[in-house]
Amino acid sequence: MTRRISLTQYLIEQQRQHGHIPQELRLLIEVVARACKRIAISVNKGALGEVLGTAGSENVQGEVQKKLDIIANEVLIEANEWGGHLAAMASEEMEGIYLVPNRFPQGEYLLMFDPLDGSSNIDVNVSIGTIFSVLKKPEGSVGVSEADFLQPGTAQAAAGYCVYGPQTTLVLTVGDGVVMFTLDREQGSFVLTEDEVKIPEDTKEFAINMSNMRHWDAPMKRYIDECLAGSTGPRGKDFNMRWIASMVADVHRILTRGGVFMYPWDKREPGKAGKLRLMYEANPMAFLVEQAGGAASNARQRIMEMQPSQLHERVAVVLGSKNEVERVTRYHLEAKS
Ligand code: P6P
Repeated sequence: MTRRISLTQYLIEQQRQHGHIPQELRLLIEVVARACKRIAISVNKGALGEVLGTAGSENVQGEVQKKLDIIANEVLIEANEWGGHLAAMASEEMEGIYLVPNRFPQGEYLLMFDPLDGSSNIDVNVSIGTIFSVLKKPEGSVGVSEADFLQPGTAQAAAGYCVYGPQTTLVLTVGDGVVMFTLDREQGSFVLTEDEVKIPEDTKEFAINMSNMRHWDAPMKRYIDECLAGSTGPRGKDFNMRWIASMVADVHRILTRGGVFMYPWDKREPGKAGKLRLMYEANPMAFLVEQAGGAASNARQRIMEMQPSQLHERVAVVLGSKNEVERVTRYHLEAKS
């Protein structure tokens, strides 16, 4: 059996060979990975752990919080606040940023996360996940404010997610491709299981919540109608559809076998650009997808080039196999011109 290297060994070897992962960033990634292992333990307990159901509160997004949303958020805060690698954190579950308490040393990194994405799936035992994005605190900024987080996705130092499914798998990029680590529960450590993730440029599989079709704009309807027409239509090939309603699980499938994921703008809330959040969902997933040879747009421009204006900003998302993302984007730009 091939000996698989651990996350720690991989990061140290990357640092030694490429100098690509500064010591502080390596520490940050290992702490986040350890926090994900803790979250996996709570998730895997399910009904046995008194962790299912709602917490009786709402988050800043006005969404009902699940008990596990709060548990995962607390695990990530407690794991990361003392290490000296962070200046501050931001979370889908918290309105403002979380400054590292003065009793701990301050670091140069900013960590953002959706502690448990897809939490509507928790109670029905469907895969969910933690998404994280790492930025560097802007040079010369005194103290830390929300404005320091408002950097485009291209500024990310690292991004990843941990999917809690049949396997617990950590997927990571530091800007040098995408790697996957599977949790070996006997050892209690993440081991390298995929060292060169690549998304095929073409696909026959799309992911979208079809029940919203009547709310989409015309270019999105055109794209989906063509997929549904299959080999009898202009695409000349049949498509398959998947929708797990858990972004981490849908993106993991796309990183594993290709596909295109869409959560488009819809007219129910015209003032909102989309449902998903730019800073801690779209940007980290876009970084991973681009590093794996895919593409990510808001149906009009590259997501990672968008200049954020607020911490919990929403965005439309089209990501995955490059040629399909480019087609959706082209349809939208043609309609606009
Ligand atoms: P819908 C989960 O709540 C989430 O933020 C993403 O993980 C997922 O892709 C999407 O919302 C599902 O949304 O409207 O289909 O339930």
